[in-house]
Amino acid sequence: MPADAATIAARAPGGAAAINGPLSGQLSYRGLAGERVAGRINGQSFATGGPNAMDPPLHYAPAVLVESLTIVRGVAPVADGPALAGAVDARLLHARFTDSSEAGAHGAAAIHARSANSSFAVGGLAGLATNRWRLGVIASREEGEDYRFPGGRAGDTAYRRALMGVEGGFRAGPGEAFIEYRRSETDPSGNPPYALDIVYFDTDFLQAGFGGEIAPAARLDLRMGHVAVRHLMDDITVRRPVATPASARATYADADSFTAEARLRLGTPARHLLVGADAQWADRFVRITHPANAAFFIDSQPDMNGRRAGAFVQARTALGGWAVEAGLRLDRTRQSAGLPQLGAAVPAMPRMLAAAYAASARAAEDTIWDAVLKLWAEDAAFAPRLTLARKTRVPSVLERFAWLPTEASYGLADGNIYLGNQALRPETAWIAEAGFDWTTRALTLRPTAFYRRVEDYIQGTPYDGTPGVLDSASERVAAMSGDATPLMFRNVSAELYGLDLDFTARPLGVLVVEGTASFVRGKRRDIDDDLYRVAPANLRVAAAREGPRWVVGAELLAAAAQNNVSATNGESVSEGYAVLGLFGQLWLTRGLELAGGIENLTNRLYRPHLAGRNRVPGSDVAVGERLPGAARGGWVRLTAAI
Ligand SMILES: [Cu+2]
Repeated sequence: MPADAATIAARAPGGAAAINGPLSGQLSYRGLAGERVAGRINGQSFATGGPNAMDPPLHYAPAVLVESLTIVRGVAPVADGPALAGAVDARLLHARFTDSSEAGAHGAAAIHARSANSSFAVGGLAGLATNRWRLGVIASREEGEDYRFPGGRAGDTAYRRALMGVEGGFRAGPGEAFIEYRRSETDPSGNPPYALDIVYFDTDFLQAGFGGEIAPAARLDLRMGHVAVRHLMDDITVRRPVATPASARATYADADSFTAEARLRLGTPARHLLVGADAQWADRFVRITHPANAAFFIDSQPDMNGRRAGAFVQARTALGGWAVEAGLRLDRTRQSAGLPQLGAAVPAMPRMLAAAYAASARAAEDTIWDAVLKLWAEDAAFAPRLTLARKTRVPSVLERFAWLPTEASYGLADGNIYLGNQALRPETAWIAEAGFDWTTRALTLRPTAFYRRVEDYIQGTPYDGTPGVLDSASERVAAMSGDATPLMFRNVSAELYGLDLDFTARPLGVLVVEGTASFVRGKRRDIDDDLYRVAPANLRVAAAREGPRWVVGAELLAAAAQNNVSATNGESVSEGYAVLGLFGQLWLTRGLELAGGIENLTNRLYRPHLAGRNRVPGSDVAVGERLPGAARGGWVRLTAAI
């Protein structure tokens, strides 16, 4: 149980974790990550705050408080909103209704410790409820030091995070109304693949909603939410050695989002018509400052806002022995950006860029549509499945409006400096998937083969036809910031295909073997290059022996070498590896459970392909090297529930 829930989500077939820091992991799904994978917490979608996604959605789901992680297999239904590549929702612990009219207390608590980074996590829920109302308080605290790897310590990987929340629900007539508020506070935490580290994230989540059967066979769901992110990152608080006065930077980033969703389902869960509408408003602001010079500041993302409103219709029915789900959604988006303010100490060249930018349109509008058709055999031990879909993604405000050459790229962490492009068109993916679910007493096997052809795929490409020749103001500013060959976001074309599966086998009654295997290949179609940060073929297999009150087992994680890398992004190849772990679990008494294990049993030095590359000089990891996996170490977890 690592602190970062992205690492847990990455265990799903087709999943991988793109790690940009101990609390900054992104779920990569079938070769795509970042804003292409939709993330929600407790069903609430929101705009994250960091221009480099130091707070991807799962940053707000401390593993110790996660009750469940739901990853949509393959293509997300249109009802989940626009999502090009996949969707993940983390459900945090919450109080439950009881069967009694008398108030009763319940709760859960967990404590987790891991030796590789001397970390601990404590968290839990205290709940009070009747059959009419429920009230819950959740809290967690996590701390970890720089982790050990075979060869020393990975500098800049320590972290601190706390979360507190209250939530409640009330049964009103045919349904339930709920309201929840949480505050997540991340204290100084490292981001070794970036120039800056987290000083803080102070983020408030507010959500309220209603769900219930308002008439026979008619279910209404409503929800509204607000998320406010306040963020500071710099290169002096955590980074060692501390940045020189000339290169010291402190960047403030805010994001505020409002969401509203309504949906009405006519029919049963298995046979229905679902209609709905949803909207999201997100405002972002980023200002780069110099910690010791108040006259130096630049608004790299001045008042960038995105407004989206969409509607969908989704039907589910049966044809012969087949279930059919078909959905269509339409979204309209408007984006705009404000005028950048610049301090008096900012040199002339960035001023010229700002003036040119101020004179540009700084606005965009798009209308996009998604369609999904899913077919699967119902109530069959061997159930084939087929999905055909068209999915779209509107360029982010960053990809469109980043006027100042910076490394902000929503977490690519490739070291390149990027420029936005107001001429970007939305990405369109054409997707076909086929697979089957085969379930017998001794075996469950669920493979899926997929093909995704992405038209207008957004990818950084060389700024102009003469890369490295500083014949433009943008290139000169980029060169002053350390990259004479900046990239500009552009529409290219790409394709991704692959196969992934999960399986569970019980060859003998008490022995369980389960695992996942994933293979994905991502290529450009317009030039001979591969897509950036695509996980190599990998396999996870665990074997466990189950006793009446205990389980013991071993798990193998293996990844092939990745030689298909992106030349455009300057990506380096990686070697294959295999890592072994041991684990055990013991049910002590009712509600009390002890688990523990050893990670990296053979103390192998390995570097996951999707790990970011180190930029911290004061680390035992060489600058430019991929961050290695943790050394051999133990972990223990105690959970209690009443
Ligand atoms: Cu940041």
